[in-house]
Amino acid sequence: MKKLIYIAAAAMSMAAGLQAQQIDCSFDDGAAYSLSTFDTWADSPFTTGVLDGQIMLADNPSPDGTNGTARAVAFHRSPYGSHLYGARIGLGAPVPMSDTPRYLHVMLLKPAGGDAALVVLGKRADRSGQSPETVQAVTRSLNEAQAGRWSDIVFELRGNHNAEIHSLVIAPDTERHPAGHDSYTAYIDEIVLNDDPRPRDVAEPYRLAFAPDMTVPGVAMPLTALTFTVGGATGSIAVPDSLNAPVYVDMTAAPAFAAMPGEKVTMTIDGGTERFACTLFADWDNDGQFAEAGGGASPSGECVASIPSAASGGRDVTGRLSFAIPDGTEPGIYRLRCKVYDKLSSRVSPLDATDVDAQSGGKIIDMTCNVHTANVRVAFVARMCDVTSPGGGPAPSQAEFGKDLKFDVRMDSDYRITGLEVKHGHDLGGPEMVNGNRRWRTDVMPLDSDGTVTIPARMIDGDVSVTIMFVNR
Ligand SMILES: [Ca+2]
Ligand SMILES: [Ca+2]
Repeated sequence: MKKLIYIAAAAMSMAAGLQAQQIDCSFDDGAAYSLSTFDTWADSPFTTGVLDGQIMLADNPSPDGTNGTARAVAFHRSPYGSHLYGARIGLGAPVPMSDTPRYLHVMLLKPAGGDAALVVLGKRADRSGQSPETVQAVTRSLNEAQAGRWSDIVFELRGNHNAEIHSLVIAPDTERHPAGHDSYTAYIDEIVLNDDPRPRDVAEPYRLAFAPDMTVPGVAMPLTALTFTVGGATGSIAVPDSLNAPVYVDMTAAPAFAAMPGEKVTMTIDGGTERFACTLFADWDNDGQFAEAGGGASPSGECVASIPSAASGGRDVTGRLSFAIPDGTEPGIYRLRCKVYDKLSSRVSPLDATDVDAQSGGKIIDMTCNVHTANVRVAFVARMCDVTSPGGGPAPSQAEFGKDLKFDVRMDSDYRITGLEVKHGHDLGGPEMVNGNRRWRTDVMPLDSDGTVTIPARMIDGDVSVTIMFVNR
């Protein structure tokens, strides 16, 4: 046992802070933790006792928004251990394992990114005399740590319900073969067992400071629609205005408007009085957050425009603001958030994207916009047929955004066309949804004869990939 380094001798005293089935190690609470190192490899110099592992409590070397706590475990990752060489954290009171999966969360800070492994040491109640250092489970993390910053690493933990966990071994590095690599210090902290597989450091996209379905009975703003004008084209989205409509309005299903980089967009708030003030946010970097506005609205920031107060002068007044799509914006789908509030309310922070004074009838309306180029790319997956431009010539490789796309299909003699599968939008090779924003969709157009085919303009809303569907005659 000489390789065990007890930070505090009274290891069992932490049992008082732990109840059955709970693991919650903050390393900040002054409790005594038993810390040591462990390697599953029988010939490891750390197993044979040739080398002493190094582990200790230390100050958090890099407090940040993910882990701002003061103290953490520092573990010296030596290249002489195996890929499962790790930091052992003894649990003062054994915790039973369960056949139903639970999730162990570990804050991990290490120089290089990548996944980690968990080795569970304990013993089974139904095997008398089993050592509490018996490996009960080895599992790889569900997610990867980011390089050089705190990350919440999650392990699925399940096992025989007769087994009880005596200690946890966090092996910070399973990616790299240790030989030939320098040693480094990994920091481990804030270990929690719960039922939530989501990492703690992944922020909810487009956070709201209130429940999304919150209503304020009896309070309504006389707000009926938002209207967008881009280059002479106008479109409106209706806003539910009943007394009991939710404060948050999700209108993201279809983009509110389409515009090109540099184009000017004008938004009007349609309603009944002069009460409105409004701030418009745009997630231009598509990271799921509206960046803090700092000094105020600016076209290049994510708080793009605001109306401190709407025009006054009686009924049927319309609030209006305008902004330009920043030059250089990549084609894609972007989240917009419009916060509309009573301009007389003193309880609104105009530049806070997450909150609004609901008591005075405020609304937060989320939408998307489609930033595009004048022409989009067109590709065909065409088997057992020829696709040409109308009247002949190569199949079109480009189309004008928002206009019908026509082409000719001639099936080979043994085959009959049944339709088209049209995948259209942005980043067709990437995920369909990012942060709840739909980037592309697939529509099926049934056809019963080949010849000239028209894909309607509404589907030419980004790049287009057309698959010709057919059957044998
Ligand atoms: Ca801590
Ligand atoms: Ca952003």
